[in-house]
Amino acid sequence: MALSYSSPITLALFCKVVDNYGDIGICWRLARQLQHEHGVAVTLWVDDLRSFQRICPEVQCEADVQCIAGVTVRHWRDQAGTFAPAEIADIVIEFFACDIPPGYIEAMATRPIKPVWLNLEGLTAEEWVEGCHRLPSMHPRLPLTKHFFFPGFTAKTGGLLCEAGLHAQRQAFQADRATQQAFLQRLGLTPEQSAAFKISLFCYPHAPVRSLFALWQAATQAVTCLVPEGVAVEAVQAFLQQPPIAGASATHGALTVKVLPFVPQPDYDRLLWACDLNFVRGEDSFVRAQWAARPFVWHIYPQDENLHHVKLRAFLQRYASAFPSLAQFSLYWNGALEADPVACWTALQNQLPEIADQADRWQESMLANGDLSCNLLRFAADLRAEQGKKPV
Ligand code: TRH
Repeated sequence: MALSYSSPITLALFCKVVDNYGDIGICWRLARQLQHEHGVAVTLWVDDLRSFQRICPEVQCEADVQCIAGVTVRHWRDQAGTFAPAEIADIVIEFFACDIPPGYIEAMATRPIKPVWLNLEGLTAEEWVEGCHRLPSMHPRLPLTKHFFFPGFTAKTGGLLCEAGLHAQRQAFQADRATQQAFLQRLGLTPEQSAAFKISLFCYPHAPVRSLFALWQAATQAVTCLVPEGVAVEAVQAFLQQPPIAGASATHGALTVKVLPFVPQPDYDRLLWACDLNFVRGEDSFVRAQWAARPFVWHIYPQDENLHHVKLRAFLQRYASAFPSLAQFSLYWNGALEADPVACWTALQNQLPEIADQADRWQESMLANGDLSCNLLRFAADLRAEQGKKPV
C-alpha cells in the first residue's frame, strides 16, 4: 500500500524552554526552515513564550495560537488535553526528549497511518552518536515507534542546521564594508568602536569574564566588546559602573564594553559576521559561529559531573586539533583547565589568523554532511515508506 503525506506535510515540534533561554533558538530556526524551504506546515509548541519573544519580537506572549513567519505557534501550557486523530501531525518531533502530552501520544496511536515520531537530540561531537542516530524505540504499550535523530559533525549523523543561501548572504555581508558599518551603526556603535577589534560575548554566568576584561583593557589595540543585555551581568556592571542595560557603555584603557539589546535571530547572525572574534554558547549560537567563518570560543552548557567537559573535548578534537591555543583557551574558559589567562589569551590571539583561515574549510566539510532539515525530512520519508510496506 502506498502511503502519501498530507498536503502539505504537517509537522509538530515540541519545545520546552530550559533556564529561561534554552532550546527555543534551535527549535525556532528549524521550524522556520522547514516551513520556508520545504513547504512543511509546522506547528511549534512552546511552553515559554516570553523567552521566545527575546529572539523573535513578533511573539504575543498572551496568545494561545498565533502565526509567525508562516509557522503556527501554540502556547504549550500543560500536559492536559485530548486530541482528535485529525489534529495529529504527519511528523511529530520532541526536542531533547521533552515529554509531549499523553493525550497527544494516545491520539497518535489512533491514526490509521502512524505519524513519524522523532526525538531530536542535543548536539555533541562524541563518536557514540553515530551508533545511536536513527535508532528506534518502541512504545511500551501503544503501536508507536519513536526514532532518535542526532545532529552532529559527521556524515553518519543528522548534520547541522543551515539555511539555503546563508553562505552567500554571509559572504556578501562580509565583503561589503558599508553594509557592515550601517549595521553596526544601527546597533549604536560609533565609527571608532566599529573600527576597533570587535568581540561579541555570549556566555553563561560562570564564565571568567572579569579576567578577560582586565586583559583587553591592557591590550595594545582598541577592543570593542559587545555584550547582549542580561549576559555576564556582574562583570559587565563592574566594568561599566552602572546598570548593564541596553545602550550602556564605558571605556577603560583599550577596552570599550557596550551592552546591546537582544536582537532578532537574523541580526544576531550579522553581529557574528561583523565581529573579529565571537564568544558563543549552548548549541544554536555555537553553530551560527561556525557559519560566520570567524574565530570563536564556545561556552558549553554545564551538565552534572562535568559531562560537558567530555563534550567540549570531543568537539575540540575535531575542530581545534591544529590550534592548541584555541583548545587551551576553550578549556580555560569552560573551567576544564586551570591556566594563566594572560598566557592563554596571548597564544590564542597570535593564532587567530590561522584559525580564521580554517573556517571556510570547516564549513565546507560540515555542509558535505547535508543540512539537518533536509536529512530529517529524508529520514522521515524513509520511515514513512517503510510503514507503507508493512501489512496493515
Ligand atoms: O539558549 P542557549 O543558552 O541554549 C542552550 C543550548 O541549546 C543548550 O544545549 C541547552 O540545553 C540550554 O540552552 C538550556 O544558547 P543558544 O543555543 O546559543 O541559543 C541562543 C539563541 O539566541 C540563538 O538562537 C541565538 C539567539 N540570539 C538572538 O537571537 N539574539 C541575540 O541577541 C542573542 C545574544 C542570541
